[in-house]
Amino acid sequence: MIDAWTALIVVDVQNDFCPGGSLAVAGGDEIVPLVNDLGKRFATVVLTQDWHPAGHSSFASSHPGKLPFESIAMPYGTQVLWPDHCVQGSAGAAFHPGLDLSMAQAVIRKGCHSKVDSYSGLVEADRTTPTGLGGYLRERGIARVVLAGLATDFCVNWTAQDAVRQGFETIVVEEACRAIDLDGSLDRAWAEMTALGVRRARLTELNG
Ligand code: VGL
Ligand code: ZN
Repeated sequence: MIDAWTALIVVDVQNDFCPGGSLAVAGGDEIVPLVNDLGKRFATVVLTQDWHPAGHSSFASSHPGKLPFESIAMPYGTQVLWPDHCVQGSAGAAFHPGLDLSMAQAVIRKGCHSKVDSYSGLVEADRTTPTGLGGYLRERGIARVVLAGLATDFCVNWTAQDAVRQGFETIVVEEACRAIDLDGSLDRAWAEMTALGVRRARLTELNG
């Protein structure tokens, strides 16, 4: 299954999403060794990096009276408000120090526009603006993507859905992801992904 036309996409394994970070995902750091091992098996490895300007519109602190994990209406749809996280150039936005993926050929930074979020590594939350990752993968002849990272129910979910919509065979490695799980978002995410044709796989199911 892992051939020359298969890319590994490692989603947002950044300090702010790991224990001690401002938007810590439970067990987020536990996936680091799994992702490191995965990286050795792929000819194409791409990392995504959540990369917000200070004062980003997805931060609760940018909306007086709003608290983290509340939602608001944005022109592009409902937006969950988060603690400040992954501010461009901050220590929290850096990759986890244990991440050993120096073979990665590309880092796609997303969420860089101050008024639009981007959970997806492919298309921003306005559902229109591409990050360029789809073109990068297509131009290199990639047909299949394997996803791992943080968080299963947000950035992995949205990236996987966009990948399958763009015609990539899409596999999410369940043990190599961890979730935020806000109000049932993890179960919903798997239901949405599998309904669209994303394959949910265990590490042992990835041969090659
Ligand atoms: C993410 C919430 C806000 C993620 C990013 O990487 O899943 N979640 N920004
Ligand atoms: Zn973010």
